[in-house]
Amino acid sequence: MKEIGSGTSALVVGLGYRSGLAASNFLAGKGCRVLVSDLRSRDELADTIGRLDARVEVFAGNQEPSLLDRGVDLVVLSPGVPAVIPLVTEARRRGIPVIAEIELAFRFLRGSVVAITGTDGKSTTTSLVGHVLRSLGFKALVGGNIGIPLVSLVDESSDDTVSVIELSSFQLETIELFRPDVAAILNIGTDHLDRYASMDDYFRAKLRVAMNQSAGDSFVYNMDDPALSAGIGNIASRRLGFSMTNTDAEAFLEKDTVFIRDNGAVKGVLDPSRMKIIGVHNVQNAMAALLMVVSLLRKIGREPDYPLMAEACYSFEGLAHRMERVGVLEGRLFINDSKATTVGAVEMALKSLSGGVVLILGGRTKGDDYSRLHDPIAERVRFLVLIGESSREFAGIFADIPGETADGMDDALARAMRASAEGDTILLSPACASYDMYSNFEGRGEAF
Ligand code: UMA
Repeated sequence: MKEIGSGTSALVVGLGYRSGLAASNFLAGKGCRVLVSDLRSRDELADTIGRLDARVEVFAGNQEPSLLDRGVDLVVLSPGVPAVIPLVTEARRRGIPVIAEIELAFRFLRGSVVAITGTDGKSTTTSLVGHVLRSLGFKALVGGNIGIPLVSLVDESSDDTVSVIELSSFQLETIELFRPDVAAILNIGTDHLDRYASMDDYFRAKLRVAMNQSAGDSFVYNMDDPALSAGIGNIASRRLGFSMTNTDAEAFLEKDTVFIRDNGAVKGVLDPSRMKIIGVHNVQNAMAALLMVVSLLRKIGREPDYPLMAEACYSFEGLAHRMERVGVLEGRLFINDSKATTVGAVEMALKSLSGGVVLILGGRTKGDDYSRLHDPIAERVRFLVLIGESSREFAGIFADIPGETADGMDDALARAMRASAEGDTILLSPACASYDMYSNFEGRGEAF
């Protein structure tokens, strides 16, 4: 592909709220001619269009392949747009490169790159890696699927920065040269079966995170995830597994301590009970984060400072909208887990709580088998409040569990208050996407 610059005529597909907007402005800033296309109408996109570089030409309300006739020689795809739409298929047929915004950013990004994917825990682990690196004195840039388009961080990058990037399978579908110094897959559960024909396709997209790595790079993975361990295949980078039980792993838990195998020595480095983020999954996230940081340090020839890294894990507060303690009202603890958009994330949320729980559940489904939540909810939840598009389907699945259907978030909270007692937890952990009621999961969390 020829160099991206003033001679490029780029079509950004999917303006969205973040990715397409940032890609369009970035390309315009590089002197490219930029067209952007979105299925939504100009009115619906008004806010985003207001933030676009004035040089960008907007095509709203349709996505005809004929847009390519306008001299387009590069297509940049937003993650929310499936790579199989006719416009993209036609671009490929004509030999026009189709790349993700992540790939565009990578072509210009300087410094080291750490990339994290998986089904659950990506955002927490990405932030934790950033936090640990900063505590070690690095200039760490944190972005990607976590909500900050990578392309918007490019100008801040320099030879000594580390970009810590959360990646979704959507973003990975259209990478080309993207090659992280350290990559990680945290776990593979079911998700996005509304976009993928099978779990295999979803897994294959995730594995692309390591496809361009070579022997000097590292690949961190969850050894306790059988599908992941079995499916890694021929990755060229150094593999580093973490495990809650297997003491042959590069990071493992034994006698309530996290041990790391580093340069032939085994060191006890972390007491998970001192972390503010709770639950087994967060011990796994911390093991993954430590392995990633150690791998990066070794690659750039720096000695790990384990006590400082452990302190950083202890001081890490966790993320907004991810098991976030919002406050206590009339004796009820409110926890905002709006980011929990998968079955696995809700299972983990329920596992990490004790006492009576009233759960607010539902939204836009993503093709998963939600009946898998039946038993964990029956076991842990006192009362269920259903919200969003999924209400009718979920009312059937959870018919034998005490609960009600709410009309919006305010009504859900009123019902949760009535159904709960002092000492209970009122948990928003929806298992679904937010797009039926809100622009994104942050909006849903704010409403809660
Ligand atoms: N569109 C089309 N044609 C189509 C389909 C969609 O034009 O055929 C348009 C839509 O109308 C929309 C745009 O394309 O305007 C798509 O925008 P987007 O969904 O890519 O949304 P952004 O707001 O730019 O956010 C994206 C990521 N969204 C998705 O992957 C769905 C954000 O991840 C990410 O934080 C952001 O870029 C910055 O990198 C969110 C997410 O839900 C958090 N991710 C999924 C997840 O974590 O499960 C993968």
